[in-house]
Amino acid sequence: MAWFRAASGVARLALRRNLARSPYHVARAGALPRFRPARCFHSTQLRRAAPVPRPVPLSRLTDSFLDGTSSVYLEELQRAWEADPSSVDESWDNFFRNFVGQAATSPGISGQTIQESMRLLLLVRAYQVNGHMKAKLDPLGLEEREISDDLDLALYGFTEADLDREFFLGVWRMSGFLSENRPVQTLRSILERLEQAYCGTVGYEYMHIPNRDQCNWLRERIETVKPREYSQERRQVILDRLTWSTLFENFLATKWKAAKRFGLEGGETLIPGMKEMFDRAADLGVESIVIGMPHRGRLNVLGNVVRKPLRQIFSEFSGGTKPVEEGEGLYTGTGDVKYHLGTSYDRPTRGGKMIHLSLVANPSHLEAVDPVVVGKARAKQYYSNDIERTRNMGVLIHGDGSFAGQGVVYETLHLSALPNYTTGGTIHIVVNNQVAFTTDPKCGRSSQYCTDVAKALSAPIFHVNGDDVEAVVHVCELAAEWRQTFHSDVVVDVVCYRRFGHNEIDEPSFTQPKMYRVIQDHPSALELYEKQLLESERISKDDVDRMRNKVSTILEEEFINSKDYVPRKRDWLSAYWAGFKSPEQISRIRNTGTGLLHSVKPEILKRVGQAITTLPENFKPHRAIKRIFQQRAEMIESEEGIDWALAEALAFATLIVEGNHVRLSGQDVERGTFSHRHAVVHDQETGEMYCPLDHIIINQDEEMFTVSNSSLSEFGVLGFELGYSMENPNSLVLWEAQFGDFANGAQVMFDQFLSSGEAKWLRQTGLAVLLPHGYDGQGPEHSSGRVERFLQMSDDNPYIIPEMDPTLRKQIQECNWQVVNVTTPANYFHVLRRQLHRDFRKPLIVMSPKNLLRHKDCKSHLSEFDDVLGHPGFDKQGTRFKRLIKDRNDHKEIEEGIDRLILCSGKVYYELDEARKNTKRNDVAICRVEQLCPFPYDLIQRELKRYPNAEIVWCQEEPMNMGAYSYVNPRIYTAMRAISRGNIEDIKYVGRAPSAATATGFLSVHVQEQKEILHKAMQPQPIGFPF
Ligand SMILES: Cc1ncc(C[n+]2csc(CCOP(=O)(O)OP(=O)(O)O)c2C)c(N)n1
Ligand SMILES: [Mg+2]
Repeated sequence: MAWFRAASGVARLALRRNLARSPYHVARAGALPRFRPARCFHSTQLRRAAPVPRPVPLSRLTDSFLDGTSSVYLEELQRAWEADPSSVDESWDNFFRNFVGQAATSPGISGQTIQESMRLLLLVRAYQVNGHMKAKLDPLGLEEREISDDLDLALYGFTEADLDREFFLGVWRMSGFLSENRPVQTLRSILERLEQAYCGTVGYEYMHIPNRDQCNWLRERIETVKPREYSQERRQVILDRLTWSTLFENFLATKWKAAKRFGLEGGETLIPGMKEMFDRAADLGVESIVIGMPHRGRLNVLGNVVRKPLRQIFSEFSGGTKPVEEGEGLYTGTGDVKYHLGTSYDRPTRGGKMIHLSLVANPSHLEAVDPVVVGKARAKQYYSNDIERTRNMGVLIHGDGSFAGQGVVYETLHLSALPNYTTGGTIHIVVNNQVAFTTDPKCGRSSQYCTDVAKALSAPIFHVNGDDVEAVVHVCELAAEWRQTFHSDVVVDVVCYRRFGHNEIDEPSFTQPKMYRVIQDHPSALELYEKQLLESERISKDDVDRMRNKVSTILEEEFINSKDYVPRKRDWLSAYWAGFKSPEQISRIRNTGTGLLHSVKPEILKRVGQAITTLPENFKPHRAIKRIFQQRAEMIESEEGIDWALAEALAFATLIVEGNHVRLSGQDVERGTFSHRHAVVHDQETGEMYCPLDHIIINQDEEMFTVSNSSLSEFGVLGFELGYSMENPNSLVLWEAQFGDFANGAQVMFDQFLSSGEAKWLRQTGLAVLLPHGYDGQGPEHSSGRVERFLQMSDDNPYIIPEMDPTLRKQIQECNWQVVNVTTPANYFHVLRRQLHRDFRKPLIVMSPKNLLRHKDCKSHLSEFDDVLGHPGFDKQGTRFKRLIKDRNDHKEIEEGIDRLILCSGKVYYELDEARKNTKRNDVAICRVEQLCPFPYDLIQRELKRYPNAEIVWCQEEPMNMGAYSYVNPRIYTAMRAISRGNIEDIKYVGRAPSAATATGFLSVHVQEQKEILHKAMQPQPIGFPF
């Protein structure tokens, strides 16, 4: 509707006859030269007012606002202008000068002339808005599109007979065509210009952008007088790049006839387009590009754009050799299919610069990689101090079906302008082959274009015919220029086709017979370009043959070399990750208390404690917040009663003191869903915000600690944080779900990336995920963080106890992630710090508490956070995260009088402890399994031995088919069996019965159920098997 608004602005001029009231009026300082490009011609403020016209009642206006009645006004206006040109608005001054000056036959201006001029203006606007509908975008010519009536001359009252009549378009305050102060032109030439600009092989969509400067910037580049013309040298480069792209696919097709490679055939111009885009971006200051893309054409991009060695690609294609590391272990994970692998390289650009390209590994799940790429790009900007966000950018390649269909596209797009998530613009390229597997666009989306989702962002969209390589190159360059100029997203939609089936062994004619009949006879983009250059004698047949031969020879040589290729380098060990250990290399277990570590004295806790509990002097927080901060200060002062939020803040603060970057994001994390964190405090009078953790060290970088409320997305935001965490290991990156159950909105991230990314792609991440969990009667959707899901995906063998000796232990390294359900603030502090105080990175899933945030017993003493011999947290080795917390009653090494050992995890512990007190069951021991995965076999066995006569019970508040039961059961059994302590039937279950929903919606039922659990756990008689 942007055009309509503008057009109605014109109408307002005529209808209201009050030029001075236009919102666009700006002051003009002096008279303008006669043909000055009109940038601010709407000024009347320094002029005498225009003649006051007679009002025209609306009822007398016919369908056109400029009928005969309006011409009276115009005649008056012209008379006034003739008497004194400065008495009318500058736009009319321009108009009269031009028209009266050119149209000798016309003694004055008739209403008809003005009307025609206005109608022409509307026509131009219609081309700007809808010209793309007429653009020749489909290489196959099969697309049936309704061309908008707006582009029909008849709608504006023109006929064939008018084509050679001359018209004056006026000079308007915008760029491009309409800004040119040109003499009258024939309608035919005006139309030719419009058709050339808007209806060629590029269709521009930008009139949805509300920003005038941005539209003008585009108009200047679209409505150019001369059509685009590349130099001979550029054409050679474009041809060379298209030759590589095309012959690469042909080569794979001949060497591996039956292999799936999801070739780019039909969309080969993507490669020259991307390369020229990157070259242009490098010219404009980009040094590093993070790329995300799906299967289609991935190998081609890897080989020709990222420049992964062809021999390596061919080697992997032939089945691949597992990579080896010289002199070190052989960890290779499970690997992945060739069209999912990522890589990174430095490559020279056409302009003589170097650009770092990294293609992020991705799963089959289309578009899931989008937020990961954007997060990684943002992290690169942080670590390279790229404040302007012009040196690092993200580029995402999409398929037409997935761009329109996958919700994560929208979730990612909506991160693009958020202060803590923006990367200064992502460039999106859609390889729009007009089919998704076997599905036609008409069944795959409801929108006109597959790119319409990007309109929500006001991103310009360039649709281009994929057969016109020069047009593809042009819009790719334009996209790079846009991104570097406006620091926002832009979309290139390469409309192409898919020469073969979804993959090379698929038969496309089963479902798209008509399309594939056309494709069969359709020449490739390379053939078309060669023909075009040969016909225009810009290149000789010899040159073409030479180019093709050169490429074929290199491909063949690389193929021969691929046979001896042995990969050596572990990707993730590059750059910031140097020195980090792979799962088969031992990483020493370190203390996480703040005592001996880095020679930091325990006083550090007090010092940072004071920093995070102090608000600026004149700051006026909410009364309740003031109290909370006072209480926190008292906790630090007295060293007692440290609660969850303060423990977390202490973990963040101490990590920052040690030079690490900490970033926490998620919905409402600044305050905290449960109003416990208050990491950002708001001045109640000024609205100003203060984040105490930004003021831990002198001159602390603003972003060193980042806490940020996110958009209301799980998939997108978790993906972003995951990408962010992968860039640099010296950062604690956390994502918090509002409630744990919302995490399933991001399930693909857990399944495809977090739990299996290291195994598939050798990429480590130490991302921590906080999932509020716990049964407190809030109903089925706010009780469970679904710990069973994470445990079920854990890859530690339930029947094999790994090496548990502290000096040899690699248990966590060898496992895919850690799942914890922590019950004390100090332990939470240590588990967060542990994430960084080790030589490897491993995802951490935390079932975080709700009611423990304020529970009277869920408190820690400050001495549990330091590392001083004799302090409560100090074990044999020092202060560390406790994987298991033994019974609080300080039992001896062997306690024969204990009849029941209850193993549990999470907040149910406090209820069990209370019930034990109430029932005086001093013969019951309760141990908390704080780290569920990987399973603490050594500590479980220690406790089993401590209570030789105890009945062993697993107690949980979740239903039997949920919670940790299924996970711990075989593992407890394995621990028991190894010390001859009975079999699986000796493990009793106390908890809720199996259930479809996670919890009851009735509070009274919840209370009753909870009571029964506690009652059973403390019942005097033995518990039957299994419950
Ligand atoms: C999330 C997800 N759903 C389904 C699939 C299965 N799938 C693989 S390719 C494909 C079609 C993709 O179409 P499009 O995005 O147009 O890409 P093209 O293959 O045409 O390049 C589908 C449905 C998938 N890989 N990921
Ligand atoms: Mg497609």
